[in-house]
Amino acid sequence: MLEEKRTNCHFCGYCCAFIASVEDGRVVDLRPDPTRYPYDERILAGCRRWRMNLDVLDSPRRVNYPLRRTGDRGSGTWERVSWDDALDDIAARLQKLADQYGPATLASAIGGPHASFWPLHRFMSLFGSPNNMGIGQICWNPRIWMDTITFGWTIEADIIMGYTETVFIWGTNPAQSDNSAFWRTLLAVSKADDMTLVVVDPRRTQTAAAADLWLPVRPGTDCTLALGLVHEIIEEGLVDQEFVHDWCHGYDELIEHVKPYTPEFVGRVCGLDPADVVRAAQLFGAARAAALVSGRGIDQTGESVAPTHRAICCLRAITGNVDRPGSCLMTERSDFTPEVDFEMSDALTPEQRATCLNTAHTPLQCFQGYDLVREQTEKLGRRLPMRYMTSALPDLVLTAMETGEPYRVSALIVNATNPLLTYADTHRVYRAFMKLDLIVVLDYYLTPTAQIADYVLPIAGAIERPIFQIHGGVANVGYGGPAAVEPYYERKTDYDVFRELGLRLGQADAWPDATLADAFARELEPAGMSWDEYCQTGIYYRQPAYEKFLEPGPDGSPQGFATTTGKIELASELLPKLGGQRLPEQGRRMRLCSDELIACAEQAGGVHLDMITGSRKQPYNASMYLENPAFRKKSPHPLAEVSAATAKRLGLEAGDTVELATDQGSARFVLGIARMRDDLVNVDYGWWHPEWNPDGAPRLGGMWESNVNCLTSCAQQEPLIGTWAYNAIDCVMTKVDEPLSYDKEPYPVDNAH
Ligand SMILES: Nc1nc2c(c(=O)[nH]1)N[C@H]1C(S)=C(S)[C@@H](COP(=O)(O)OP(=O)(O)OC[C@H]3O[C@@H](n4cnc5c(=O)[nH]c(N)nc54)[C@H](O)[C@@H]3O)O[C@H]1N2
Ligand SMILES: Nc1nc2c(c(=O)[nH]1)N[C@H]1C(S)=C(S)[C@@H](COP(=O)(O)OP(=O)(O)OC[C@H]3O[C@@H](n4cnc5c(=O)[nH]c(N)nc54)[C@H](O)[C@@H]3O)O[C@H]1N2
Ligand code: SF4
Ligand SMILES: [Mo]
Repeated sequence: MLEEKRTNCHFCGYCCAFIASVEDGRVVDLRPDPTRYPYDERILAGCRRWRMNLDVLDSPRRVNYPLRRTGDRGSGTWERVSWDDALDDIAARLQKLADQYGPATLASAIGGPHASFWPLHRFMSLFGSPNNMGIGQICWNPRIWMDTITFGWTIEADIIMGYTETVFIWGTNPAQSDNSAFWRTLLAVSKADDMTLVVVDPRRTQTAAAADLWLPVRPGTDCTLALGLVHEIIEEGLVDQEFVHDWCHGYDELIEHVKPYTPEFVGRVCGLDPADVVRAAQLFGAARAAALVSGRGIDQTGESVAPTHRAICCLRAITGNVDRPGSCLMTERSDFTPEVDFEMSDALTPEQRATCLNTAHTPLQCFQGYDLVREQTEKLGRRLPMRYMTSALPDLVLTAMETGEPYRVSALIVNATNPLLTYADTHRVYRAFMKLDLIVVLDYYLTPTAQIADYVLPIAGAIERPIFQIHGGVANVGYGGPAAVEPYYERKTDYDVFRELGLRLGQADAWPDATLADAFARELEPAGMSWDEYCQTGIYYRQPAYEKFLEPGPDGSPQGFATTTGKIELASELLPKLGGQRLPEQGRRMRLCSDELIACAEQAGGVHLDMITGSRKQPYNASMYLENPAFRKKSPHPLAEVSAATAKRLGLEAGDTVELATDQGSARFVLGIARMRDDLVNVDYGWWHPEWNPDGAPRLGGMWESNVNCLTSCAQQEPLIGTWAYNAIDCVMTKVDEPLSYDKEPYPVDNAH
């Protein structure tokens, strides 16, 4: 019998609604469902991924049964085992390792927002390990931390057509990274006569091309630019004096601090025309309402990351663009159970917290830092998710794996990530992982990381599992919907895996919900919405109120901001306690090339260039979707892009093979030409060959050849959070007279597991 079932795509964080036609537990057709969130079929019309859903559900490359390694680590030989055998053995081995070295011997790794990560985090909290590595330091935390330290909570853009006058898009390219309503809004902004779009990006992206003003900033100098805008806004008398007087702390200090940041100085440092800096300041400062969205271009610049976010917060504050219509809105706490309660991080005992490796290194991104900030946010009844904000620094976890110092990290759970492609310094990650006693990978495919695991556990994906996607619990929004079918073959949801491991390790009390849908229903309960009601619309959302800082607090006077002073802290009272700056100042650039390497490359006819990596490109996502033949036909090569002028100067042409190197390692790419700053190379990330047989080391799916993370490093970090750099780094580039090897390789697919 054919049934119509509501469900959702999850090939990006947007989780669009679909109707699945289901026959005998199998999906036979899938079509967009305009009656549920995001209610906009145009998004799907512009999306190249969603039609893959049916193929992915039953791809011959999927892992369908638990696999246990039979040969040496990375041998590429597996046996199929039952779930009970796999989970019994994993639980027993984890317990043994914890008895021997302490629970912190277990580390975990997560990646982008592919799954709900609280089940893993809950498992880790109850197991007793703080060592969850994530991508937090370089993807989300910097902004969340600095917004919270400045405003007492996080902030997001509130673009109102016809009201907001200026929109700044800073270090983000939604044209490629966010195929959603947001990109459509930006297109509308760009067309509106009464709105101005300003884009800050070293590349002339599609977003930059739509802008009224494009600032092609030199990578890593955004803090200086933001301070320059603050300076100019003050000079031109565009400050919202009343707001600053009533609600900002440290304005006089800020005035002094930004004095040197004249348009000429900023132009020199940032490689911009000073007139453009002035114009941008006027556009932001004079607007009735100005909104600002930042992204990975800022988050992944190493040492400058915290000061850049702080400077941007100051820019919003002195212009009064805080919590007012059409500007930058403080989010609300969630009505549903916040992530922090579901992850159960408070279960870690003081002794277990003391094993947190970050404590001595990154005073903000650790439990003590979290507690300091929590004291502030709790004044207004809010808490950030703890696991993300305290996530362990990969540099320290990798050292513990490699050397056993300060204690032995011997086991790793990899959940929805492919660290051999996406974590910094692949050679080091590989060396460290190869030393482990136990690696368990939860994934759909035999990724390069899965190929060196002890166990690969088959995971149910979109359509086979329910979705309640929340923003780490820092906003009052959650979206998604129900599963259309039971998982195919023997796949399980991530939740089931962590619950069943937890049950084997004495965590029964913490896992009352038999299924993920039950857990989501419980998560929604405090919001007064049932799971079924939620599934009907596919969204829980409440628009935040404006000017919440004026609402009466416990004593009847305006509640203000949840900071040390109750005001917006232009000058931070909290950061100096952690060894940070009261007022922001640009950090040093991270250099990955030694003088010897540069000299050597120059001798071989190469050059030393600025490098940015990982700029998002549809239809791929990090290391995913490269197996799609249609995608590969259209976007066949891992590219290293330079401007036409740079290519000419170097005597290179589009299509040439180039080798890029740093002190960490090298990788090869095809040269592309794109509109961007000169003397800069923009390098794709995530490239491997999922179409090759997953035959283990040394090939590991062809991941060594064009993997830009063979060049990056997490060993140099921003001092408060631990952010390393994927942008604003350097490399040497030389021409190579042979094509990339995959051009010669066959594309066999015969791995049915
Ligand atoms: N297609 C696709 N979409 C994705 C993803 C994907 O892998 N593929 N990944 C998802 C994830 S995990 C994330 S975090 C988001 C990220 O989403 P975004 O933040 O929008 O990331 P990008 O699209 O790479 O845009 C970052 C921009 O910053 C610019 N940039 C680089 N260095 C600097 C700098 O120093 N200063 C400034 N001002 N700009 C700089 C780059 O040129 C680039 O255009 O995308 C999500 N969406
Ligand atoms: N050089 C460089 N490196 C970067 C970046 C960069 O810009 N430049 N960006 C960084 C950023 S912002 C991010 S977020 C990371 C992204 O890094 P990752 O998240 O590691 O990248 P993906 O390739 O998306 O890996 C996701 C893996 O999870 C699997 N998967 C998908 N959904 C699920 C699920 O629901 N459950 C399970 N168990 N598995 C699932 C997929 O099959 C895939 O193998 O990369 C970071 N690394
Ligand atoms: S926009 Fe994202 S969630 Fe929506 S259909 Fe496309 S890939 Fe799927
Ligand atoms: Mo990310």
